[in-house]
Amino acid sequence: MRQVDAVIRSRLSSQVALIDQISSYIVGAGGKRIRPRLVLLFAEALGFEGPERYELAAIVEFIHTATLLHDDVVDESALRRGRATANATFGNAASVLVGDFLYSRAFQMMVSVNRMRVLEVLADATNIIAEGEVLQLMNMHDPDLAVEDYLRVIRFKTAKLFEASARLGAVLAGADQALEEACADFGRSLGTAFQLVDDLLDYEGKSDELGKNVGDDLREGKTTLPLLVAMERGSEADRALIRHAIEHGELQKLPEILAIVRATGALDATREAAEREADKARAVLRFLPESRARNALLELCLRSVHRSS
Ligand code: GRG
Repeated sequence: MRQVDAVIRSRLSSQVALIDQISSYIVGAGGKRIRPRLVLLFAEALGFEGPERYELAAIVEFIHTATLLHDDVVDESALRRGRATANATFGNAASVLVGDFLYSRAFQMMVSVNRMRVLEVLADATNIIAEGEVLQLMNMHDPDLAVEDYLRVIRFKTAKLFEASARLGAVLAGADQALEEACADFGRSLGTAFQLVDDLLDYEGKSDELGKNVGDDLREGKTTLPLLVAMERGSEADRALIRHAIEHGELQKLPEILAIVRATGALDATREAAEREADKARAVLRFLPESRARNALLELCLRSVHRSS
């Protein structure tokens, strides 16, 4: 990961001062760097040790960071990675444009790796991520959203980049088609588990640990699994309260809604759904030879579900 950080730092540079300032601001705030870890761990688990793995790991982190910059504008978020968001600090226009810089820099770096399959995986992944965000926008303020439609959004907007990261490790290592698909399955399941926990933490987490504000999903009228389960299991009055909050994006009722979400076991149900996805990911690891990297991937499954940030 030190090597990845070095690539990130060197590829961030731009002659335009504001780009340097904002990209260093958001990248410097850290982040868990899960997606680059997936690239490195799958490459290592499958025996690939070439320097391209650092470039690819940095590429997926740049794409991830570009999506965060854009997402915080779309969601009007104020806190990210424990700091004021770039949009709150530098404004929406600057955030969107620096997101574009990071995104297009990632594509320059992909070209330098000179492998058509890498370009294909990342071009497809970024396109699906954007589709996921548009789908989510269309689902906003809809309390009648079906669970399958909610799951589709999280597979697109979040799990796709996890899937691409794991797949790229396999591509670098020259894995055959079946093994590449197995690695992609791992990433997809882990990413789904990760987003389910993200949606859970938006209700039960603590802003100072999360590094972002809790309750943002309700404020935006986002129908996530904790609310879907609470509406299914709650009383008529509970359902009416939650429906109204989703339709109007109301944060005032957060304490009452939190109580309903807890009392109906909706948080536990969401965590259990995440655990089932993480178990699916773990099951894939049997295809990998026993190694330090495989153990680290196992650890990542556990930590992605049992986390507070
Ligand atoms: C630029 C390709 C492109 C698309 C723009 C706005 C948008 C379309 C996509 C947003 C997708 C998005 C932000 C999904 C949520 C993913 C998620 C759970 C982010 C948080 O990830 P962490 O916790 O963040 O890994 P850290 O801060 O640890 O890096």
